[in-house]
Amino acid sequence: MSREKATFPFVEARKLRRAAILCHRHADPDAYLSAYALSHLIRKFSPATVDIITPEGMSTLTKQLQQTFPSRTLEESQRDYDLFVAVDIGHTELLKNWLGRITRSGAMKILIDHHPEQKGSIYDRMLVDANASSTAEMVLKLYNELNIKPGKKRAQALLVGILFDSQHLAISSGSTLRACVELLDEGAEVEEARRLLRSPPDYGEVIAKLKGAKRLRIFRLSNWVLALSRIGSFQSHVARALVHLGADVALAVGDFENETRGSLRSNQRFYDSTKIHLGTQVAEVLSKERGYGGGHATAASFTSSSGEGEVLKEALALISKLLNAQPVEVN
Ligand SMILES: [Mn+2]
Repeated sequence: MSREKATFPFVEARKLRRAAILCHRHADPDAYLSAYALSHLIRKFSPATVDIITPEGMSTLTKQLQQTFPSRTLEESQRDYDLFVAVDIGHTELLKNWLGRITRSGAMKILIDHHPEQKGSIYDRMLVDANASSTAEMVLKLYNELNIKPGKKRAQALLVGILFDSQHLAISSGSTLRACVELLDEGAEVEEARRLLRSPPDYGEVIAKLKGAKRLRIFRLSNWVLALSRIGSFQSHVARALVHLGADVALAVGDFENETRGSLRSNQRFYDSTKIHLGTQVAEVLSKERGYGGGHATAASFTSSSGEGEVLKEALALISKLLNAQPVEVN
C-alpha cells in the first residue's frame, strides 16, 4: 500500500490503476446505484479503471435500472485491484466468494455503509453512518466532502437509491430530505425517479406473498401482533407484505439449499415503542453459530442451519422474551 492520505480514497489517487467497487450479493438498487455514482467519483480524481462487482448478480429491478445507468459490472474477475470499496454490504458474508479474496489482498479496503458496524472488520477504513437513509445518501456526502459535483446523471441515480431504501421517503430524516433537495438542484427529477422504480409484478414474488399469507400463523404478544410464515423464496417480500397487512412484526422463513433463510420486518411504531432492533437483537441472535445475520432496526435477515420449524420456535421464544410477554396464538 502506498503512503496513506487523510481523505477518501486514503491512498495516492493519481497512482491508482484499477479499482473494484463491491456490492452485497444480489445487488439491490441502493447498492448498485451507489457503486455507479462512486465509480464516476473515483474516475474524477484518478486515472483508474473501475469495475463494479455484484457477487451472485443483481435483483430484477436493479437489472432494469442498469439499463438507464450502465456501468462495467462483473460477478467474477481475476484482475488485480489496488483499491477495494465495499458499498451497502451489511454482513461481510454477503460479499460471498469475494470475502476471502479481499481479506487476503494487500490493497486499500474501504467500507461505505449505513448498516450497523460489525465486530472484527476486514476493512482498512470504514465510513459507516447507521443513521443515513441509504448508502446513496452517504455517497452524495462524499462528493460534497471532495468538492466534486455529481452532475445530473449521477444525481438521478443517487435520488433513485435514496427513494428505494427510504421506502419513498417514508423513513427519512431531515438530512435525507436535504440530500434530495440537493440532488434536485443538481438536475435530478423526482417523477423520473419514481417512474424508474416502478416495475411489472414478478409472478414468483406475487405467488410467494400469497402463499406466505395462506400459511400464516398469528400471535398476540401483549398489544403487538406477530405474524410468522414459511416460504422457500422471496422471504423479505413476504415479511414486508405481512407488515403491510397490519402485523407489527413479521418473520418469513424457508429452507433453501441446505440452509434456512429468514427475513424480519416491523413497523416504525413497534420500534419506537419497544426499541427492539431486528438486526442486532433478533437476526444476529437467531443466526449465532448457525449462520449469519443482521440488518436494520425494522428490516433484517439471517441464515441458520436449524431448519425452518426450529427457527420459527426460536424466533417466537426470543421475541416473546424481548417483549416480556406470553404469546397467544390467534386462530
Ligand atoms: Mn442500502
